[in-house]
Amino acid sequence: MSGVAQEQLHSISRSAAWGALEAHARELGPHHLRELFAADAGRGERLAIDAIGIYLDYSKNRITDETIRLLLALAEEASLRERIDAMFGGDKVNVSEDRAALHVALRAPRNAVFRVDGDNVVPEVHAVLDRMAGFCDRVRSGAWRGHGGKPIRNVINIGIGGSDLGPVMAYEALRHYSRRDLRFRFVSNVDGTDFAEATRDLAADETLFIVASKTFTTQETMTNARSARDWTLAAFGGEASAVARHFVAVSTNTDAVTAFGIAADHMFGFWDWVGGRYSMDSAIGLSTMLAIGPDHFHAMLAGFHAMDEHFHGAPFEANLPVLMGLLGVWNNNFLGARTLAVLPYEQYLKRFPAYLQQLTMESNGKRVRLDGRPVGCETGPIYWGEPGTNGQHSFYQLIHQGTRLIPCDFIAFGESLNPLGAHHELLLANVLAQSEALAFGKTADEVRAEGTPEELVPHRVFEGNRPSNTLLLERLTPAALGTLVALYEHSVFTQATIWNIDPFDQWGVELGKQLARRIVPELSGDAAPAHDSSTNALIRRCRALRAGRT
Ligand code: G6Q
Repeated sequence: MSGVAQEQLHSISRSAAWGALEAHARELGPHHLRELFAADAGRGERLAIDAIGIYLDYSKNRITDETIRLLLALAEEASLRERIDAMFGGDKVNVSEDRAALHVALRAPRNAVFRVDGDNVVPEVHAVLDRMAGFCDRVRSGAWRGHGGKPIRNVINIGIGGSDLGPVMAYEALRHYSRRDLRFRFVSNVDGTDFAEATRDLAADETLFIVASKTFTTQETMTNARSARDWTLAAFGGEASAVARHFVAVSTNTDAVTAFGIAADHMFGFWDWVGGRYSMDSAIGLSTMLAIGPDHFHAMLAGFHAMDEHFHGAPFEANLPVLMGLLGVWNNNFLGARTLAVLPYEQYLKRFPAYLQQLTMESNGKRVRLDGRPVGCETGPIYWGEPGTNGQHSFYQLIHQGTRLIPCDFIAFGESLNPLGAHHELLLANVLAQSEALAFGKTADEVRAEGTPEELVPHRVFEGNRPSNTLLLERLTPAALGTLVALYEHSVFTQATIWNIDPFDQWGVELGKQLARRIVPELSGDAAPAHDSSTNALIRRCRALRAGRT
């Protein structure tokens, strides 16, 4: 029996390594982070990794050296090394779709070799990157003209899910490096408001649409793309040839792209071994490259690649994604945390938590193992977050004094891209203060010593002992963004490997899509809807509302 097959029969939560962690969690339970720090002067520096531009301080987790040793044993039990090799080797690690998940090839240097079904895919990857760069140079220089002869001023990416969240996040994150005379917008929602608001103040003869869809069949994207085509044609008196100058596509489906009216040479391809949420560094990143230019885009890819090499090569005890993934498992499975807050202290990363929600929750929101049997333990936690310091004046209350355990990932940069008076010092002071407050809290005695009236003491106590990671980087560059995204990608993979689930499929999105297709004609027809009594009543009410009667 192969290693993978053996692994498929194996339930990790029944392993000795898992049992040892459960026992260890019980032993460690009564020990507060205050005690762990007091007993070990070197803890804050020892439980940290400094690699490829990221300093990860994980000392404020409820762990000891023994916890790490046991988590590493768990990784071994789950065959993490073999699984990483399998992913990098182009094996069909996406078992339920029978596909490789070789996003690491998207950022490999030209001379690297990554094989899918025996063929090196790196030359194709670079051929597309080169075509993207040529196109971006033409648009950015003004050489590419719209149908009316004007240069492009507005770029609208139409896509959803993996074909939207990465591009939006990267555009916002790297705005500092972007061409400010080009305007970028992103339309994803099938709600017509999204399209209407994105286009209402734009001139169609200066607007380029990127229709980004791996399948080129997605309902929302194709609906928006058709509206975009109508909007463009209306501005050019219905001249169908205008489409060629105002639309390009990013897809794997050449036939559907050409049927839409976009010439094959205005299509940028990618491959079925690139999952949607792992695609921001493929041609799906065309809007990113248009915004920041090919050189910065390549710098971002180099950042991704540096993290890939680190993940593939670094010993597990000094491996950023492996440790972050394992700490997530510890908090999730052994300390009972159900969510994780991602808190970037960097305004440009305002969409990073939303991006991570798809990456983490679509990947690890699974209840069966690779072999289809129930997983037997909790899997992916809920990810959420907002940039600091804003959240401090809102939901942090619950993190500090609520009844739930919410581990936090704080992300901060030593330098600001917009140095302005004391702003950055204040920002940094705040992020450091938050993790300190969460870990150490404030005891009743400390509160009393401040002269607090006795009846208010309980309200002002901070229990502390709340875990967090702090990720500190030098400054937000394209390369830094690449390393950060790849860090989370591989940390998700590490966790999926422990839980023995498939992080690369997303069957959970299908049922709603099927039902929506069935409901569409029922909303306008007269035939009696055939669902449960609640859905039937809601359909009838929608019909009535649409007909102007209630
Ligand atoms: C991501 C998912 C999903 C996908 C969208 C858009 O991993 O596969 O979010 O990206 O459903 O799909 P298309 O790119 O095919 O339009």
